[in-house]
Amino acid sequence: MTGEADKAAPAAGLDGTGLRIGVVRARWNPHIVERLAEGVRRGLEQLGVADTDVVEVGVPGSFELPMGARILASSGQVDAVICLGSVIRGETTHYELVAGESAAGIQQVQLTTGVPVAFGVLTTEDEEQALARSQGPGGHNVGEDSAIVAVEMARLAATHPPA
Ligand code: DLZ
Repeated sequence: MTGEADKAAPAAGLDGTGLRIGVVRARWNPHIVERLAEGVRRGLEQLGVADTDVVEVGVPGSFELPMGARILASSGQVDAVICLGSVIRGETTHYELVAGESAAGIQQVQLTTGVPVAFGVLTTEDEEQALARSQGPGGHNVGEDSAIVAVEMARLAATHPPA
């Protein structure tokens, strides 16, 4: 059976050398978002993306991730963007709004700008689930998945530019 982590398994020969990647980080649940950011760093490094080709910015919360992504995507300075956040249902009264608008906004940014944006936002019932999806080396980390997604989609957009 295919596990969650396998779904973002890198396409054969995926190479991020020379790609410039933007990372937008929400400041809510910072301990979780830091774990996701570590996963992104690990994933990008494994794919050959240089540290110096990664630009990272912060936004207040996951609701602001689409705006942060749009700022980076329209700067002309990145080939793909990764959004990182954590929305925990049990701790968020308007969970549906924050999580839903974040996801919808991120999709809108990538479709309107033509710059791929990876959805590295954990939307979970509780903190335990968020910790489980942001593990260290060898464990499942959605940040690491997002690094793979960003590189694969940046390559796709480069070879088949969106109209
Ligand atoms: C307001 C809020 C709440 C209650 N919960 C979260 C959360 O779990 N994760 C997150 O990233 N952001 C949360 N926010 C903040 C909103 O995303 C946003 O920053 C504020 O509503 C201000 O626009």
